[in-house]
Amino acid sequence: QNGYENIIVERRGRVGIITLNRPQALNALNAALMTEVVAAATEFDQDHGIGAIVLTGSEKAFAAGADIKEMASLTYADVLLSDFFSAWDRFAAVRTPTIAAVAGYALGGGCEVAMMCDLLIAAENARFGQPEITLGTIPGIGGTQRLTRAVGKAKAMDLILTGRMMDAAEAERAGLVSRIVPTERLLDEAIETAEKIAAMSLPAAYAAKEAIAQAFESTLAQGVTFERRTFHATFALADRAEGMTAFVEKRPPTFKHG
Ligand code: CO8
Repeated sequence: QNGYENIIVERRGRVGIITLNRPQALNALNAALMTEVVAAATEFDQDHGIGAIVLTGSEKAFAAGADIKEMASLTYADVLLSDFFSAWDRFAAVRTPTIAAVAGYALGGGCEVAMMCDLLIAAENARFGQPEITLGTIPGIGGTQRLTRAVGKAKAMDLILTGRMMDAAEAERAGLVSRIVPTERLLDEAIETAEKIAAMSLPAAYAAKEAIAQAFESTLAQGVTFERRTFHATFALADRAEGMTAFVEKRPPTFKHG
């Protein structure tokens, strides 16, 4: 887990924590940082001793967007041929539940990466926005799609066309944010939530996450069928038998993640 220059990676029991750490650039997402986050998240994802991943930044900025200084001189051919920033798709594809713990600015790519996470816990000082239009471009790692699905067309158009920021309260009202906590409580709350999730059966957590993701990819009937088959499949898990037996026996379950 060592050798990273733009992030700090820690594990606490079954929780993996990735902290964006480019304070001089408000955690702007350059290519090196992207490569490191994807590598760290993939390593946690392959380690079944990790049951939830927290992604966070600093108190001032989760991430103030893609690195504008790095992007400024790129040409269309450069970004097309390198499929610029598509590696973030691998972060979005992580199967382990992910929590974005957002304080301060989550702008542009920062907002988009936060939206790739399964839960988004915001500090009271969090500010969300997609200011790409002010740079003569548009969101490029899912903002037009995930923000619209999260908050609806009206607010997505408002934010993406004007580039304005919304505060944590507006983001929670709009459905972007799972919960808001006092800024100094942010990391503790995110880690406690991650610990709670990581104590559940990992295969059941995968199944739940996959089924929710289907809601964005399918018709209602297809999604309900997917859910039912997946629910049926959990009956093959020892953890499912343990969970129900423990309830009947009035004791806490011991999940073995199998
Ligand atoms: N990129 C590079 N450097 C940045 C960025 C950024 N996104 N944001 C801040 N910085 C740097 C500043 O340049 C400054 O560096 P220096 O001290 O060397 O001048 C340092 O961080 C501190 O920033 P400020 O002095 O500006 O701090 P303030 O507190 O005054 O302002 C703001 C904070 C309001 C967040 C301001 O920094 C800002 O507006 N930042 C840019 C926000 C933005 O426009 N983000 C969107 C970027 S575009 C994007 O994310 C596209 C994503 C998809 C790309 C997909 C491609 C295919």
